[in-house]
Amino acid sequence: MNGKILIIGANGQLGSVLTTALQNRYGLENVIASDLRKQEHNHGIFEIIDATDYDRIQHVVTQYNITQIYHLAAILSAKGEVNPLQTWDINTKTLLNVLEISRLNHIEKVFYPSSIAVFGAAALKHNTPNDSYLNPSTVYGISKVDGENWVQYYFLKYGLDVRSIRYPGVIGYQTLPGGGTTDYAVDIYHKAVLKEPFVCFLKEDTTLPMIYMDDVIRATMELMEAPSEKIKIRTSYNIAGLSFSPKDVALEISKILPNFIIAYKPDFREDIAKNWPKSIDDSHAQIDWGWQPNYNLEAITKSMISALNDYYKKAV
Ligand code: AKB
Repeated sequence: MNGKILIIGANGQLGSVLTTALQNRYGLENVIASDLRKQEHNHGIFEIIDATDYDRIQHVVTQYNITQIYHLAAILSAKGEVNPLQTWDINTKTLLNVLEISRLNHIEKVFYPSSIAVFGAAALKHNTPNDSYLNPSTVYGISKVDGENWVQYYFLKYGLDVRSIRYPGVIGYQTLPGGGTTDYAVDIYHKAVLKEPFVCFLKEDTTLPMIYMDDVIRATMELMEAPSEKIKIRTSYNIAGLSFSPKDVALEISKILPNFIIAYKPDFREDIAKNWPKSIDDSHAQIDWGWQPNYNLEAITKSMISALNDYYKKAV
């Protein structure tokens, strides 16, 4: 890659890990991380950007001669329901700012993350196809359907090379997610390693599509590096990792930590989850740009427990 990458939302669950991966691949000096505030873990070039501020994004794009943008800032499904209008405003305004700035500045490539939250009650629950009818039940999901259509519009109308993936629930030890319905699948490992009981906000048998962070980062980079003619879907690609329920993870954890205790206290997030797919058909991603996940539940559990053990030992 020639040029410079701007990451908007670099301190989020995905952004923190993706920033490091992009820095390692393209060089520290070629990746500009940005978010609402600087954090201790930020290394390399960092700029404060509130993505609702068009002029601020434009300023940074000009300052660094940016050629690619990863727009990761968004309010997720559960948090989004607390203030739906604000969520709509932030999620859609920031995307339109990025698309318009990208068009006017001849940005070469843009990445836009979508989510399994685009699916609603009308979609098939098993092996949900890429081109399902989309009637999401959350404002986050509605904003992602809207976003997918906007990115396709900018591609068709202006030739802007925007690429997108519908992420399942992301599991990683590096960062804590915030405000999602799938977040339990990260929190559960923290509690298990800390030897604390875990109270799950979903029912024990609520199965959802999930994916390990290493697979997410690889998928994102593979999609962004694929030749343009291979990208046949310009709304967003389904990708699958694996599917499991809270009971499945608890069982896998107890193979390593036999004293692990879980209780179930479903709340409003169960209502969100029950409208989402149980598993995803990602055949288009497989055929078009060769997508294949690597991690199953056993591998994820071993990796999470070992990494979090190290983390909490160091933290003591
Ligand atoms: C959420 O739970 O809101 C996110 C997602 C599936 O997009 N993790």
